[in-house]
Amino acid sequence: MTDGYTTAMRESIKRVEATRPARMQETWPMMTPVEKQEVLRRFHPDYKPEGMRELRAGSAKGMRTPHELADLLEGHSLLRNHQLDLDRIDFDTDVLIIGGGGAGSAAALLAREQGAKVLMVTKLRHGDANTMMAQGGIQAADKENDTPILHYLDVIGGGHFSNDPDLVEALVRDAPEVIAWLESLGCMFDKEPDGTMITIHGGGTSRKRMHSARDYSGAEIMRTLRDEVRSHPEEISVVEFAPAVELIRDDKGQCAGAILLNLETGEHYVVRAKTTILATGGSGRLHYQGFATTNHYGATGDGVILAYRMGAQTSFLDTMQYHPTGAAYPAQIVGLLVTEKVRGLGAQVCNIDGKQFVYPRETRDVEASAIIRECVEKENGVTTPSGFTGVWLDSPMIDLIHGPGTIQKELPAMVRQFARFGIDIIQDPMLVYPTLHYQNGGVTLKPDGSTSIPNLYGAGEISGGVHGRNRLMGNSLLEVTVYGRRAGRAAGQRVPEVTLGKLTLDHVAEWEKELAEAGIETDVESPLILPDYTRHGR
Ligand code: MEZ
Repeated sequence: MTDGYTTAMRESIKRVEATRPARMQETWPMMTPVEKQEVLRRFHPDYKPEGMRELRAGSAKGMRTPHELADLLEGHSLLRNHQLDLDRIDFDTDVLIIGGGGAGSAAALLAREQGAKVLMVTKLRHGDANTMMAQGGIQAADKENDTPILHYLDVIGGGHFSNDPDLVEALVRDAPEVIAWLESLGCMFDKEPDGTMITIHGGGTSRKRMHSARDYSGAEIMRTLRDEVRSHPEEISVVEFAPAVELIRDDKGQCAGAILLNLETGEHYVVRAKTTILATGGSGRLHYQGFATTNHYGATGDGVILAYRMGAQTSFLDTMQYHPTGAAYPAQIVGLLVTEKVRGLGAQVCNIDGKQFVYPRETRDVEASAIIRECVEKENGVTTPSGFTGVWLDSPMIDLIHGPGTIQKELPAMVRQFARFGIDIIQDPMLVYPTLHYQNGGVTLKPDGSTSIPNLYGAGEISGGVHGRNRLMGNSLLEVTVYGRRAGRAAGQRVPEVTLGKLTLDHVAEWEKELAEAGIETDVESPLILPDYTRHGR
């Protein structure tokens, strides 16, 4: 294998190797609550006043959110210059699910169980979603030394006591059942030879409750859910490459479906639905404050924007998750996820001199802030040829702690991701820096997945409240499955009670009026659908 590191990086790696034997015996102390607040205040991107602005229109008027999201939330409808005939219905369904990731797929399965006819529409392909990109695992308190109450306390503590307690309760209560459900559908979780589930720690967890499928847990969960959805073509139809560009409201003020855009032909489709579930995921591709992202290509926050335009309540739009360890080198993979499982298995984080500076399993917001401080303020990071700076994640420690072969067995995707560029993470550390990972806030939900708009539900990363101001590892895959199931069940059960009125897009006209009254002059049209670095034309 060729050496993927530069000579200067090699010099620093020598120092990491030199300190390793002593560090193996060293536990870096966790920060005190005061130290945590201080590092967050000074270095976490959420705390940078210039990164956000107040919204000037809509249900969250006066609340702050990143500029990039604010501009889209206050954008014009993509339909404002189109005349659509809403009496010409292209798809008529009981439950419309917008989004083909983990939450949408779980919702489809549970809505079907209620006897509903389901249409799932997705911007790209079924499974092109952040669920697919999640690596390290899914939390559930299903071991003898653990309980949902302990899980609850960890989630609330990790979220700085700002989470919606009812949403957290639903999350942790359903968790063991969700693991059993996924397993019953064929999900291959890691197990001991005797069949016991293997569970490890993540940042901020008081018990080992992270269930994984190597380091491609999200891909395995997505595979399982997608296979199951595709096994029921009679009741669940899937339309790909057809993002929703606007929700439809009926003349009784209920959500009544959506307008889709056929990405290939540019045609619009009218979908009439008794209930609608938004499961469009997060917004990492908006690259807040210029951060690289772990997110899939279609993560442009569309669902929050559509719901906002219809007047839905939102919460925590001012908090995003920056995963502490995104790849910082090589340039081709900057921002891609380096799973927290690496630290869960014992790897430490070190600076240019091979010295630790932070406990490796602080909660993500604190860990990320400490890494930013080390690079920006203390200038103890390693600079790459493309000018990016990062710190070392000392992966070779894992084999020293757990025995040779562990890295290859537990982290095959990581090994492969770096080997493509001549870096062997079994022998050498990885260079990492925080990367935009998750939208902590979004559409406000009730525990059954319903929103403030009648017949509109939400699930997964689109929602706000479960995680408060900071999410713990493994609660994203849990959120998508728990709330996907809850929203699917509730939306399916609601179907027989719904009588739809005449379909309208009146809320879009009302929105345009509100923008004008607020004096907002903008060229922005939203949702964005795809990031603006999309290749246009040939
Ligand atoms: O929950 C996550 O975000 C997750 C599992 C990420 C990871 O580090 O692997």
